[in-house]
Formats: sequence, C-alpha cells, structure tokens
Amino acid sequence: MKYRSLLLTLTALTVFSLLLSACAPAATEAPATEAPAATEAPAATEAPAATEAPAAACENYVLVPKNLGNPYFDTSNKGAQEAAGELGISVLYQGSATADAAEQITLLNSLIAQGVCGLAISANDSDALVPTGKAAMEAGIPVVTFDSAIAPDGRLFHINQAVLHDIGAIEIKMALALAPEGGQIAILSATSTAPNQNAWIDVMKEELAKPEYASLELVEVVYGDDDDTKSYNEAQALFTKYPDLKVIIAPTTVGIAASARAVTDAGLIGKVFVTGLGTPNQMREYVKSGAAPQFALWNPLDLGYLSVYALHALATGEIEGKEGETFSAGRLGEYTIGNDPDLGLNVLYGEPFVYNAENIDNFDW
Ligand code: RAM
Repeated sequence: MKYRSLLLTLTALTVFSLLLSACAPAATEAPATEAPAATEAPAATEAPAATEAPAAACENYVLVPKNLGNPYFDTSNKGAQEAAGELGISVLYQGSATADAAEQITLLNSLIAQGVCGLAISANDSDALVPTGKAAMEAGIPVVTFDSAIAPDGRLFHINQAVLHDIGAIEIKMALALAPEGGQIAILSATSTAPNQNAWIDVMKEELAKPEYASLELVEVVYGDDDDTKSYNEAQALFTKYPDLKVIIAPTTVGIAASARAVTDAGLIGKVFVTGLGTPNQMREYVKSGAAPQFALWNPLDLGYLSVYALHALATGEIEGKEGETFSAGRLGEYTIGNDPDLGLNVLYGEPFVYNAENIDNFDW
C-alpha cells in the first residue's frame, strides 16, 4: 500500500513548496554530514533545497526531535540529511522549544495539516501522542518513531537504538565501576513522561535488585526535563540533600553534561561521579577531568539516517510496516521489522557503546 496517491501528491507539492520555503528554514540548510569515527560514513552529500523537489513523488519528510537545541538530536538530523541527499528527497527538522508533549502535538497537527510525506518522531509521551500519530496515518502520512517511542497504536514501527534492557543494565554496571565500594546513587532523568528514559529507569531498578548491586542504594530519581539549567540545578540539589552521594546516573545527554558541569563547579570531582548516556563532544572534557570517567551511547547520526530510509521505504510502498518485512538503509545495510513485548513493531539499530579516556578522542560528534 502506498501512503499517498500520486494525484494528492502532485496537488500537495505545489502548496507545499510555498509552505516549506516560508516556515521551514532548517530544511534548506543542508548540514555538514560529518561521520562519527565509529562508523565509516560515505562522503558528505548535500540535501536538496526543499523548493527544488522534483514533482514525481512525495518527497518532503520531517524529523521531529523531542526538542530543539539538543546536540543529540542535531546529530540525528545530520544523519537524516545524509540519507535525504542519497535518496534525493527533502527532510525538514522541526521540533518544539521544550521537550513537552503538548507542544509536540501542536507541531505535529500543523505538519499533518500541511500534508507532509512522512514523520519520524522522538516522542515526549508514549500515550498522549497516540491520537496524533493515528490522525497522521489516517491522513495517509506514514509515522515511525525513533529514539523514544509512541505506543504501538500511534506509529507503524519504532527505530530502536538498542535493546532496552542493555541500555538500563549498562548504566548500573558503570555506576558500580565508579563506586566499587557501593554507596548512594541518584538518577537525574529527562522529563517525567519521557518514554525512553522511563523504560530505562525501570530496567535500572530491576538491575539494582540483583545481589551484585546490593551495595548501591538508589536514593532519588529527579527530572531535569532535558533543559540544561534545570538539570544543573537538580544536580546541585542532589549534592546538598545527599552529602554522601557517590554517583549520579543521567540517562539523558542533556542531564549528564549538566551534572558533570555541576560536579566540576562544586569542586566535587573524585567525590561524586557522573555517568549515564552522553555525546562524546559534550562529555570529552569531563571524561578527561574525571568528573564523568565513563558513559554510554549508540550512534545518533545513524539513528537519524536509518529513520529516513525507513520512512522512505514506507512512503514509496517498498514496505507496509509489517513484522518480518525488510528494507535497505543505504550504508547501514538491510533491516527487518521485528516485534517484541516491550516495543511492539520495531527495527533494532545496535547496542550501547561505552566511552572512556582510552577511546573518547576517536569520536568527533
Ligand atoms: C537526550 C534525549 C534522548 C535520549 C538521549 C540519550 O538527548 O532525552 O531522547 O535518547 O538523551
């Protein structure tokens, strides 16, 4: 099944090229496609300007992050633009200012009204976005999620960075490595509704119940809302409230960088360690200073790249979004839509990788 008829597409494109040039400057700024050292990406390819879209097929897709101004999602957008250049399509990068579900729904409603060709969304809320995702699909717009999933009814499938359990488990493992004698630990998360962070926190709690982690005591989970200032303040509040705190685990790239800065500013390097999920460029100085000696992540650039290939496969009718279907994703190769109890239909990208002083300089994103 194709998601848009050719007739609808041709009509929409005329209106759409005007809309795009007026309201989506990000689409015309083809960002650099610097590949992470970890994955050998092909040479940079310029994304075509939105207004130059050929008229043969629906070609304007949108990558919707949780919020703008987050280097993690900016990196995903680089991968998305790389894929767009290879496919000869245009991908806009549009998000709300804050990681807020209501703001995200407002934005998505506007994109649906514009008749975009496909949406790849990192969700701020799993259930609240279901009606919006359904509305998009009913309007013939394929919806996938990446990074943070809408519940299965509100999207076709999820582009899953790594196995949920592995992401939670590695964070607890790193915490124990940083506090081998045990002690108090706290989690500084993103928003309280973030589907991905909440799922990882559940896994972390399950891990902490295992005998090998009996020496670690989780004292509190706090939320920095993927806002740098709020995350910094929450980290400071943790030191004050828990003078014996040993580790802050921040399963968010915003929270981990803000926490490491707070530890540094408070003169607590060597007393309180930060770990969790971060980007190498944001965390390099803290790995080297000892504020955050190790952290984990997957490759967000590849995640954006894969999301665009998935959307394009759906929009062109190469796949319908059913379990067992396969599609090719450029330099990343073939992917198969799988199904699991936690996420429903999903495509698995990879596994978390641990960054530390030995390897951090191998990454330039
Ligand atoms: C932040 C976002 C994103 C998450 C990363 C690890 O950038 O919350 O959803 O996957 O951290």
